[in-house]
Amino acid sequence: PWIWNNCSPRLAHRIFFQSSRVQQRQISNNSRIFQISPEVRQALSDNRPVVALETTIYTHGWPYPDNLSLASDLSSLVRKNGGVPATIGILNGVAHVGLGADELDQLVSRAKDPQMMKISRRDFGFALGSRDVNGKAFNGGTTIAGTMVLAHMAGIEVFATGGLGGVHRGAETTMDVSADLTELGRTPVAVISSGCKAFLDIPRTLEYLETQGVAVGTFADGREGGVDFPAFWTRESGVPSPKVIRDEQEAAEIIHAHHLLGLQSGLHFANPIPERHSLSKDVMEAAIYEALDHAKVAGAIGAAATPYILNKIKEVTGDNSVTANRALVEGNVNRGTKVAVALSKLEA
Ligand code: PSU
Ligand code: MN
Repeated sequence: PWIWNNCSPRLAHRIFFQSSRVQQRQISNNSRIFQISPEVRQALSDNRPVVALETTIYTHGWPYPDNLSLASDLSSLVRKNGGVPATIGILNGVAHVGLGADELDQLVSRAKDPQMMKISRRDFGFALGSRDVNGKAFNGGTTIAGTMVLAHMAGIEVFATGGLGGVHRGAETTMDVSADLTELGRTPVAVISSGCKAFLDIPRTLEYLETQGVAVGTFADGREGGVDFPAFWTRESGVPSPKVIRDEQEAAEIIHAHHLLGLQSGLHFANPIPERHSLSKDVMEAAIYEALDHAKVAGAIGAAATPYILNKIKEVTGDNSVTANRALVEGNVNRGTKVAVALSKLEA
């Protein structure tokens, strides 16, 4: 601050923007419990576009070996669009940014293991610093929140995935609000997803994101005027998106401006499910009611709630929802990579 008094506005401007840039691009060193793969580290230091991918969808959402084929599929999509994938998760007590094919197999083949952890911010110390009753290190899929934490440590700015956690219905009594939302409030990573599943309370989720200072927009995808914040399976939710984004280039420019100011909060860009894959709202509503009923009876609360409800919905809706789910994640990864490519050009 002392420096502002004695230098021209132009110089002050340069110093301010450069210092926020340095702060934002810091890449952590590898350690006993944190490893960035050589490929991802190299790409980051060359300022090539890197896209983070989470692993809770593989460890808690999809069965083996479908989860493995989805994982390798998503990595290939990132490469096809000119990016470098960084799949993030915890294997044998080490947090990895950039899991290799073998490591991914080791992690996601244990999807049924009851010891498998679902890792948000609160869980890192336990997962990396402690052992199970047999003295073995933990494995875990990182949620959006957990993946954002590690991505940011690695210096990754863009992260593509399926669906965002949110404020649960009835949160006014349970206080069940996903740690994804608070993480978006404190970590400057841009997340591209298809919005929130409609078993969540979408209006309250958007209110909460606003309170947390999270930039929220939805891709127009050819539509004119205002658009809804999407509800994962469906393009419409009945809830207007706070902002509309024209295309990937505009998304990158928004992220770039956000970073130049040195803001420490995150961004969420919703990408609606491709039209031909979207499911009927009525069918989904019915499935959601059934799933929520089951969750209540089973007493699935806390971290167990979301995976339980998602699996129940999958049971009720069957193959349709699985195909749609795959299509939407793929769409988000394509789009996310294009955003990362555009952003790396702006930062060059
Ligand atoms: N919503 C989905 N699919 C998912 C998840 C959410 O449609 O796979 C996963 C993501 O990893 C997300 C996490 O970060 O669930 C949120 O869990 P919770 O609601 O317990 O915070
Ligand atoms: Mn929760």
